[in-house]
Amino acid sequence: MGEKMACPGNGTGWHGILDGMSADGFERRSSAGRPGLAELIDLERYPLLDPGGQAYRDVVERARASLRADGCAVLSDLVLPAAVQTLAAEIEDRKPTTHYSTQVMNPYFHTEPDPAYDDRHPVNTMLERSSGFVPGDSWRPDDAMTALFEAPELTRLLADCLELEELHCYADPLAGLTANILDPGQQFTWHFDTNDIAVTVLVAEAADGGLFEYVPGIRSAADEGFAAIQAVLEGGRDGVRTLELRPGDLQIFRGRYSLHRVTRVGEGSAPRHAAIFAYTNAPGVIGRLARTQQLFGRVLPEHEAAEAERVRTDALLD
Ligand SMILES: O=C(O)CCC(=O)C(=O)O
Repeated sequence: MGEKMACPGNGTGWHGILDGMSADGFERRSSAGRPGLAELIDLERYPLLDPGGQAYRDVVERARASLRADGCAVLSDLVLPAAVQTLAAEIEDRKPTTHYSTQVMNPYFHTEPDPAYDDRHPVNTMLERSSGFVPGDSWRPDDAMTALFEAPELTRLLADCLELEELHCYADPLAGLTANILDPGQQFTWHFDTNDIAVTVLVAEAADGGLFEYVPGIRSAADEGFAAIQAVLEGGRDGVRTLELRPGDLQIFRGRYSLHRVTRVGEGSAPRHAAIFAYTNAPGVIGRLARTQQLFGRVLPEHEAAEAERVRTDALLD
């Protein structure tokens, strides 16, 4: 199971990290200078290093129940307060590399109407997105951001919560590890993710707006769910849930099948910053050229190569 959950860059992998633990069983800091798990995660409350223990199983059971019911689970205060400050500082430091894009788009990130569908169809419903992303190639190997994303113990916990045998870091070099930036007045409208699973850590909350809203399982691999999606895009609230996230909470979310958005941040509010760790069920998934250009304002050779041979776990619109 550990091997099937390896993420790029974690070098020695699962067993290597266990070998590097200190006497009390907590890894402090790898030789490369990357923060250790004990500096980042509340290991008393979330015993990632004791996956056979009852406390770990209790965490997993609670998360599984939420994910089954809601497509979403929140592990409250998983990231230690000092580590939240480190993440906040890293995001502030790299914020100048944010690609902001204001556009009107449908929930599949398409910006052009399709005459094959009627005007009110979700494919032809264009709403404003005005947020930005700090891209994956802005993070350094020793960042707390990178350490959390690539920690095999965290990937294993997430896979266990999601009842998955396999979980892979989203291989996209720009979209795998990002920070979502919503400055005052900005919103991230209703959409679906390309990646199957998104894990979010709220790092800086807005004083006004910036709420995460979602509709669990509104579509499936077998059913686009257009009618229900249309109702939400037209302002319907049936099935819509709002999450009250606090800095340090880790949210596990099935973003490929659940329509979701972040509401507009108030004009007078502080910006909202969230660390986004993306995972996929299959290895090697890389985003579409068009969506990458839209979200990051550029593409890398990896995106060009992947376009020729797209890896997806379903045949949905995207
Ligand atoms: O910032 C968030 O909480 C979620 C952002 C989001 O929906 C996304 O990146 O797809």
